[in-house]
Amino acid sequence: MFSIRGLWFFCVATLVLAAPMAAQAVVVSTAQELLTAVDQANSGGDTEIVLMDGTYTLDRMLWVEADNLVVRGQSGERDSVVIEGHGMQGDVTHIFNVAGDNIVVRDLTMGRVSQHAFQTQPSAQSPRLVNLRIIDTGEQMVKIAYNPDQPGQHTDNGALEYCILEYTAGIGPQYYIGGIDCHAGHNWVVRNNVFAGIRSPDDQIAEHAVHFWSGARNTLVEGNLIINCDRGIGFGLGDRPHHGGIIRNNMIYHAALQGNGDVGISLESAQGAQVYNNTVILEHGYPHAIEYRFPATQGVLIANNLCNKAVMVRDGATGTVGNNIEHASPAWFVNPSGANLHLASAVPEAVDQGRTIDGLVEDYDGDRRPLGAGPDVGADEYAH
Ligand SMILES: [Ca+2]
Ligand SMILES: [Ca+2]
Repeated sequence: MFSIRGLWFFCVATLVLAAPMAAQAVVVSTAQELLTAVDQANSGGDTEIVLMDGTYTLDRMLWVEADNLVVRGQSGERDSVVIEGHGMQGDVTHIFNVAGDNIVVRDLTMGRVSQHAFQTQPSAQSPRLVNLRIIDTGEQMVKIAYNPDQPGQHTDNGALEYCILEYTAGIGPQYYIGGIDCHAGHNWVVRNNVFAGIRSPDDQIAEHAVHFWSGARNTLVEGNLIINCDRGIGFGLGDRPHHGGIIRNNMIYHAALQGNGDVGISLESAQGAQVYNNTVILEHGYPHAIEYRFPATQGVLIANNLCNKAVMVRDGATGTVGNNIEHASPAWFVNPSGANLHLASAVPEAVDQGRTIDGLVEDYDGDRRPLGAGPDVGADEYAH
């Protein structure tokens, strides 16, 4: 008799054996081979492109029309495969610009372009970005575009997971930058990424590390670490709304750096958003850790967040707000200046002081919660 686990492997093996032969992958080792392989995929050729370790310096973007394209590093070591342009002031605007559905890019580094490392056209569905390092882009690193004249067409069901998005200098080239900037997309997941140094060098503020707006819907943002970014996570902006969605188990830290440091989590015209069990420690001068703004922000839940600054209502927003801490001390955390915002000890104000929330079943680390008498406040459930 099979155990459940044995039955699972049996089923998987049967499926693999029964599947038709997959299309052949093409292995590339030069920039020209990579460009050619993408062109051939667009013309009906192989749709898995495997990059050997090395640096691929492009003279033009990878324009993708093919559906179901997979582009991945062969070794699985993202630092060992680099696709680059000619720098943030160079003549290569993008690494990927995608019109096809179901693209997967994984296990590599990309950047050093004047606009975006990865962009989708509004017709493209279900892109997945996994285990990437995205660096040094002239504008937003990942751009999910839309056409305001065709509001029914948007890129849905995307994922950004286990990636690092950062400026290697610790600051961006101008204010019009951001991490992932998604207009109008539905059902995205942004999970377990690190965003670092997305800061403006001039007097205007950078866009958020994670920003979903212009009608975006049901976004899940969880388990991310956001370090020294002007703005952390935003749903909506002004009157360009976001609908539903969850922001949970994220850690947001900003050092006492000079510049444009602003709010950690922002809801603007964000109906029904749930913001719970985040840890937001801002050592710059901005007075609010979390804000919810404008009358269209209704029915939101903001609970169990562990902050050193205020949770602030502005401009007529409404919602349910409770079990938040607004006065956390640096001494409560393992290494706040190193952006390690795990609890250092069983801080009585935080441990077991959260409320029960449907869907709150694990913490920042993926550890099960609640432990003890109830959920802890903040992204980390302290293990005794
Ligand atoms: Ca607990
Ligand atoms: Ca934990």
